[in-house]
Amino acid sequence: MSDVVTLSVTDRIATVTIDSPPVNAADHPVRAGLQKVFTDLAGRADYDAAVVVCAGRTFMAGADIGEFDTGIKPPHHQDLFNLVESCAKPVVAALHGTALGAGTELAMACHYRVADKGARIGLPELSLGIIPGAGGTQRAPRLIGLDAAMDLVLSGKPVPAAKALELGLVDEVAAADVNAAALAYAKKLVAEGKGPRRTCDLAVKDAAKAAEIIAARQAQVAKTMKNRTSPLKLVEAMAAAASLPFAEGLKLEADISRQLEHAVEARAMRHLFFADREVRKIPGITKDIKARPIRKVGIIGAGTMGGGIAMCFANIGVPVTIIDVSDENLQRGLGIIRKNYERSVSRGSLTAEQLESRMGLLSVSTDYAALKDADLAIEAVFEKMELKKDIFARLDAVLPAGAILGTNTSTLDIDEIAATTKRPADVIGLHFFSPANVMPLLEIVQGAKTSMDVLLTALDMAKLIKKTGVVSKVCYGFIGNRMMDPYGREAERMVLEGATPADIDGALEGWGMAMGILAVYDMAGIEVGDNTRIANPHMVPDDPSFYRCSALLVANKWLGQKTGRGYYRYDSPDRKRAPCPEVIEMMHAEGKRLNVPARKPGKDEILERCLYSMINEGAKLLEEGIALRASDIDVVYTAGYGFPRYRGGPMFYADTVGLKVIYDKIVEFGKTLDPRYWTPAPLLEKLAKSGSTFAEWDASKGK
Ligand code: 3H9
Repeated sequence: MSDVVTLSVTDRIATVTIDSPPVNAADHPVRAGLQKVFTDLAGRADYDAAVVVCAGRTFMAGADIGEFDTGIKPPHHQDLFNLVESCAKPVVAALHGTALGAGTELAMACHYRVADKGARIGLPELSLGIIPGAGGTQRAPRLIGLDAAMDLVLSGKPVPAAKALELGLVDEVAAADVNAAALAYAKKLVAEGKGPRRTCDLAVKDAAKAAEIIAARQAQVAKTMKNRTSPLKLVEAMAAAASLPFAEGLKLEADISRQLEHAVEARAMRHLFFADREVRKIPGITKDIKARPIRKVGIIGAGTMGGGIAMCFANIGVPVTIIDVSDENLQRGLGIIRKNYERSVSRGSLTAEQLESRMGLLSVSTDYAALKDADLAIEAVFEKMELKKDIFARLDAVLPAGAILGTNTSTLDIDEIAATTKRPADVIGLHFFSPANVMPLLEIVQGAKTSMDVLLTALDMAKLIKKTGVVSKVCYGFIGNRMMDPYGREAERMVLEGATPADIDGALEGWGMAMGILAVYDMAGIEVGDNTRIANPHMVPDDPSFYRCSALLVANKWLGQKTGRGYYRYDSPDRKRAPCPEVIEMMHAEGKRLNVPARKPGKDEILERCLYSMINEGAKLLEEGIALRASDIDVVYTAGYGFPRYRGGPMFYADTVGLKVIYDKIVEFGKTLDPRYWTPAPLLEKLAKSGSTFAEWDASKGK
């Protein structure tokens, strides 16, 4: 008998239990165990129905994602689930937690499904660059219809049990203990003389509309998932459910799965799956270190950022006190928060009662004494060192012993801020991204004296408020903005040389960035970066062309979207960006005035200059120990900077291009462009010359 899959028979009901922590993934031992049990059941006559249950926190949460890299050993998921489906007696799955991917596919291969009322069921394979490859593309359309099945996989979002019932994905939602309910369901089937109801035998209910559905889904994918292969292949595989016999559909699914599993898209997305979790593993945070409790939070600054951060805590039921200099600021801030929540209510993602209960958790004051019982205070005012120092001195005076003092600075020296307090070990950077209530990234900046329990508390807190927390050490711009600096510099410089903003952003967006860098500046406000450079003069080289476009725009008060003009114009009724000939002319004239050599970079050069400059800076961050792992940088860029997940993040992307290729290009740019900016980072040079990769560097040194 397998350790992870066990079989017991009581009162002629067989119970198959999968017990493989943490998430009962369908790894080789689980598959081998299930194969043995179902082979065994095929030869037994001492049971009338079977129930499949999982121990622990969840039903099977999918295939073992790591196994795709090492190679999937038999039994293959498809064959195994066919074996389950072929069982001569009815098989009932009991779903709790998150049935995902191969877990949902196992459930669909069972003949009936009972779900716990809190269960969530989904097929998130596209988020890993693959398709459901364990029969899911053929069984889901047979069970719930082609269109609904396409929705389930293309959205990637698991549906709650009630919705699954409505779709026909499950047969019953259990009011109480799901395992007991599944057992009762099995007994009822036996009593009613019902046999197996195999999904493979069901007809696709909307097959007559297949052509229409497929065309619409192809159009959806081309529009919303460009540059990717797996979504189109998914549509192709699912379409087969409506036109081919089950066995032929399965064969197509297997062929497509094999092609996709080893492609860059899937490798990139698997890399990020593990990288997103690896960020929590920090050397020095040992098991004996305990996080501090966060029962009440103070936010300093009722602006957009402070309000967004306050919402993060109110959303999880933690009371927040917001401090600002005037009642007027505080009331304006509260008004913006309420408006944000009202938008959620109108979209149906929040109820009116939830809105009120969240607003009820927010209090305001102009007096720092209101924070005397706060466990954490986060300063979110503008980037002025003197102002921040003053705030930290006040916080130091009122916060209780053991409270954590956080700053949302994006560029300033946290150690300098910490030095103004008597408790630098309790000071940490908590760099949220705007809008803070939406963006999933949180850079956690570990100062020279930040204690390990404060760091652990910040990592735990990030998870609680549903953010991906990535630790950075202190430097100008930390991980994200420091790498953004050369990226933006090159983009701006190319405009001075003769490119248009649309050339730059078009190339970047066509490649997959959510938004081109110049459009991002327009959205954030051009003055934001400019103020940062003013606040950090030591970071500005002696180069009149450095970020000159931004400086010119600020001088003209063309600050981006909010003023109707920046790199682009925003004055059409739909407020969509449009080229601004006046701005383009001004920038090209400025390039000439500054003797910037004129050139019209093509798409490849735009991408190389933007991405390779960023990657080179990333290599420096690794060498300096600012970022712990190349994969941490990838998480920062995909979670916070719109870098396409299917390219794996800048450092993974660099590995796929080849570090030698990038190194050679940087050397070439050092000769043809401004040599000050194009010197390969020593780490990049070393890895390139030894034929190595950032992934190998992570594996050998980064841990
Ligand atoms: C699939 O099924 C393909 C098939 O269609 C076809 C096959 C041919 N594999 O996230 P957590 C680990 S593709 C391996 O921190 P939570 C995870 O790395 C799969 N490991 O917990 C972590 O390890 P560590 C489709 C996995 O409570 C630990 O478990 N399924 C897997 O916040 C805890 O995870 C998915 O995409 C896995 N499948 O969230 C679901 N899942 O402690 C992926 C988890 O060493 N999983 N681990 O860092 C999830 O979405 C979340 O883990 C889940 C729990 C919601 C289940």
